[in-house]
Amino acid sequence: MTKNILVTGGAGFIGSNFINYILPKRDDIKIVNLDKLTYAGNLNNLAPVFQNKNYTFVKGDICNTELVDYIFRKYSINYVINFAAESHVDRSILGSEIFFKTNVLGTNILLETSKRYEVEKFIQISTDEVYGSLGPSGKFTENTPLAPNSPYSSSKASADLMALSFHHTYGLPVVVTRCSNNYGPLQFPEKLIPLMIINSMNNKKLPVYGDGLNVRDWIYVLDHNKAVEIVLDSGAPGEVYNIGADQEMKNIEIVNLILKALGKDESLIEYVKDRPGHDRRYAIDSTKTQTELGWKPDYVFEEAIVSTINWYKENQAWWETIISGEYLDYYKKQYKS
Ligand code: NAD
Ligand code: TDX
Repeated sequence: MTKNILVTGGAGFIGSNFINYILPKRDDIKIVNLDKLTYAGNLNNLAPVFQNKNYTFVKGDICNTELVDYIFRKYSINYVINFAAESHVDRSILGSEIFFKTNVLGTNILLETSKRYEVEKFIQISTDEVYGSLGPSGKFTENTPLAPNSPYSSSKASADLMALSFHHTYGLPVVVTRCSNNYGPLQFPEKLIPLMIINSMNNKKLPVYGDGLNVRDWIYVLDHNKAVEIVLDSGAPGEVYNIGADQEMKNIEIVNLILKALGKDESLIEYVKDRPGHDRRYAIDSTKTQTELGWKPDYVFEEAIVSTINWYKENQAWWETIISGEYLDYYKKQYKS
């Protein structure tokens, strides 16, 4: 049976990696990619599937009820994977409205439409940030109470709870995934890893927030997307699945590793004002996803970070258009010490 999947936000970092990964290897999948093409969306990311007969792109907003309804009808959508979001914490601190519009209202419109068209599965792509911040020990499980701290994470937590309520109340087959920090090719260079790689290559300062000792749990984007594929095929309605690769790193360790790999000097590091409300540590326990769905991460951080750095070295044309634009300037000033 063919799965007609609406992928939202498929021109962004994780969504485009997902489409490029899954389409060429599966005959039973047709994808309609609905993306607004905000500053973070880039159609060039999808060059590998432009010609694929099972791929359709629609430029538009998940908040546009009529458009979303039209897409469900026209393409007989029976699966939804909702990647679309405003995804950057720093931007949410500068202005939260668009985060609640897209991440909450947009998700609501997708859920209402999915209910009307009786979709067979709705996957809400969420984040470990909904659990808040950890002390030096312990990990987030699916039962950890939600305690989001930023406008971004509170908008994602709202969407998670709404999605699960549609399962509880209407029986909509919703599955929520909560993944840790992703890295890999095609990530917009406002996020830590691509920003530090590109700044190092250009001998620009590397802005490290606060003391640089905040911890994130890193996963290669393809490992995340393989988990999403398994959830698509086998995830149980009403369930939440944590996704993570047990790879905790302090921010300063990542920055030093990037400098070393590129043969650059530590003097490029600049400690700047801390991010307001900066979560100290994230760590994901993905035992449930591993034991119940048979997923496990394949990529080793030490190797995948090197191939990621090489990708940015080899794809200068991809990021040059972005950093020559206005995108990076307008908010990076907020942390100047
Ligand atoms: P991204 O910012 O790179 O991409 C987001 C995409 O959504 C862009 O293509 C953008 O154009 C599109 N979009 C934004 N608003 C839209 C709207 N109103 N209608 C239609 N399209 C819209 O984000 P990403 O890093 O690829 O993250 C994808 C999803 O994964 C998000 O839901 C995010 O919360 C979640 N997530 C991200 C990470 C991470 O480390 N990046 C980790 C866990 C979960
Ligand atoms: O310039 C920087 N300097 C710095 O010290 C940037 C951009 C970040 N940082 C720090 C802040 C965080 O502790 O690095 C860490 C990672 O920051 P981000 O890359 O902005 O990611 P984070 O805030 O952890 O959120 C990410 O992971 C979870 C994604 O942006 C979210 O979409 C995802 O849900």
